[in-house]
Amino acid sequence: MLNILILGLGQCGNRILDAVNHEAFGRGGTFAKYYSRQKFPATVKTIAINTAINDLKGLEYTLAKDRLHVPHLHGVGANRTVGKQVFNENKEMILSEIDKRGTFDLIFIFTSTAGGSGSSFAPLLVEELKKTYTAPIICIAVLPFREEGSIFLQNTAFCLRELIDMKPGGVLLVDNQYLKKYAGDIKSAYDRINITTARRVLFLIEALNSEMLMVTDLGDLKTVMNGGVGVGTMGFYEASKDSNIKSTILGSFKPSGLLFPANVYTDGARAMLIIKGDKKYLDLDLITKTVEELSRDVGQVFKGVLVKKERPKVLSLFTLNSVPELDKLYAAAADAIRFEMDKRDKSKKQLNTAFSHIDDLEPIY
Ligand SMILES: Nc1nc2c(ncn2[C@@H]2O[C@H](COP(=O)(O)OP(=O)(O)OP(=O)(O)O)[C@@H](O)[C@H]2O)c(=O)[nH]1
Ligand SMILES: [Mg+2]
Repeated sequence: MLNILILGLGQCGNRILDAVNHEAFGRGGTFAKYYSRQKFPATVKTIAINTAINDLKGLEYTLAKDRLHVPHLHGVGANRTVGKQVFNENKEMILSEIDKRGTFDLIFIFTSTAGGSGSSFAPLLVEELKKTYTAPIICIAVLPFREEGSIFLQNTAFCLRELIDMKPGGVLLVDNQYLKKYAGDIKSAYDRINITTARRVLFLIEALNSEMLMVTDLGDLKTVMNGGVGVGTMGFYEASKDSNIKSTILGSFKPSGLLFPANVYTDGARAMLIIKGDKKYLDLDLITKTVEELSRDVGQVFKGVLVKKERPKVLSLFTLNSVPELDKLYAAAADAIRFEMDKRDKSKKQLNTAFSHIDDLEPIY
């Protein structure tokens, strides 16, 4: 049995973690959490960490013992400098809470890159965890809607750079902007993105923890996540009535299945494909041939096949050699920083001009 730790940081990370816990309670309706027990496909420990007590209170499926409040007002207001300070002041408490959960074979960290708490805690937490644990740490980093404002863009740019510098096992991107298509309103889009991400992570955990017909394992996952620039995307596809296993595999890395946009044929560095389904659909020769074809473009492709009495589903993980979408995001972040600096300079000058009117005057009473 694999021992897995999942940490959800800040509001976004907390909510994706809550979606994981929701899935673990089964889809038995609103009351499932009161009468059933969490069932994970491995030994999974979860902790939601946040500076804002209200965000923690808002969680529905995360047990009280799995909520860790790091006291600081009502969050750090998207300020990463404050966030880092709060983390450092509470580091021992956070690490000791994690330590109580035992040892781990694999660690996931969920966070948004754009807010203050999660995005500042994540790189520092990776640094600290690496001192104690040898388990690979996979960060699931959520990028903002691009119109959310200049501070969120700046935070994303610096958070991602720091995260990659800390060399976790890997960073998988989830792009709110790209996934906006899921729903018309933000709340529904968040819910869909969170549950989709949660299910994919649980799918991966289930596969790594199962006996497979064709085997891929934690070692392969480490190798895949270590590929390219250490940043990647996740794809998924569930077979329809008339898809064969080849079209199901290919479907998993079509744009509609990815959580972050990428052309995996031109930019993919390494990949892992996990194929799950009823034996009658699993043509092993066709699977091998399809994977070989993909390997011509993407250097190394690991495959795992899991037999389960259900319609075939494929999860694909890719690390990337180049990430054009991030280039655009960093250019936009740089523009946003310059624009803010300019504005601040102008306002300062304007204020100084205003003050200058009374330079040689004193109040008269
Ligand atoms: N996918 C998804 N994104 C979310 C969710 N909640 C917030 N976000 C995104 O997360 C970013 C804001 O970060 P938060 O996680 O709210 O910030 P925080 O870490 O709590 O930090 P502070 O509130 O500043 O202390 C924005 O880009 C939001 O669009 C969610 O439930 N799902
Ligand atoms: Mg918050």
